[in-house]
Amino acid sequence: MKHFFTIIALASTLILIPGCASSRKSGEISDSTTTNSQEHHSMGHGETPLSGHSNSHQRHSMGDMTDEQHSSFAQAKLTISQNITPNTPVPLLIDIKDAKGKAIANFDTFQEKLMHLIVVSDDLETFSHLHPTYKQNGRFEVEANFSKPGSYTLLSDYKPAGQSEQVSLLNVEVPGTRSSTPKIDLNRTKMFGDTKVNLAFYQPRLKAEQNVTLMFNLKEETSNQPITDLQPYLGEKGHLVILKQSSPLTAADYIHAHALNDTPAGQVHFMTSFPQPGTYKVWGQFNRKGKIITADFWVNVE
Ligand SMILES: [Cu+2]
Repeated sequence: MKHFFTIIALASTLILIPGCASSRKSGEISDSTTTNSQEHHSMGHGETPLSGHSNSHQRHSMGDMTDEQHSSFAQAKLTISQNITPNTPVPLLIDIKDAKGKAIANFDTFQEKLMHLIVVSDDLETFSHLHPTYKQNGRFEVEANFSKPGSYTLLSDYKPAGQSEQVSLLNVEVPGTRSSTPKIDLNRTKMFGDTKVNLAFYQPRLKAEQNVTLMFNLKEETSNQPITDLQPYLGEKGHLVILKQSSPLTAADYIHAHALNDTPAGQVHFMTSFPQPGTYKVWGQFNRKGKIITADFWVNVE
């Protein structure tokens, strides 16, 4: 595996789900093998087409699709044109094509970008949220940094023009000796730079398939006072990415929640629901005067 001039494409398989109500339970994807040079289809994971801002907190994952969104899908193809060495930025090319393999050329902006790319190691220890640059003819480009050897999943989130949001999963292997998986830390208060972040839940217990509110409380380390320099990040008070610990990860394990408005100073709340019981990792992202803080926590859901 020294010469890693490879085209890897992996995405979850298309499934047809009759309606929203049943889709969360049946949301498991018969996921594909992780062979290289293989193409799969991605699922749309569109937002529920409600009007106005009232749904800005809506969890949008696969469970929220409507019928017509099921029929639209696309596929992603990843090209990495050099060896991957841990901690060395590597250029990634992501080509978005329709079901027939024809390049999709036009995309809609959502949350201020044409593509949101989440890169996680499969043990969910490392996380990055990138915004690839659109080149042309369906091609996006970005530099990624893989910090340690192991398997990584890339979730590329995009919106072909006039269609629903799509999530395509791609896999990357970084060669080398893997470190052992660290213990799952269920601490609710952690330091991120000079920001002390506490995660609390509005509901006394976290149960699958129920609405839950995650409340991030951000304080200055030195004064222990609520922070006052919070600015919008991608047009909102904060963003929350959630992944269920699974092997392999599928689009059904991915949730992206939006912040609720009107929360007290230094607090950012998200309403979402976890599709299944299990262990999840959540990454809250906040903008303190131009500096993005990523606050990650492990969460158990009954
Ligand atoms: Cu993004």
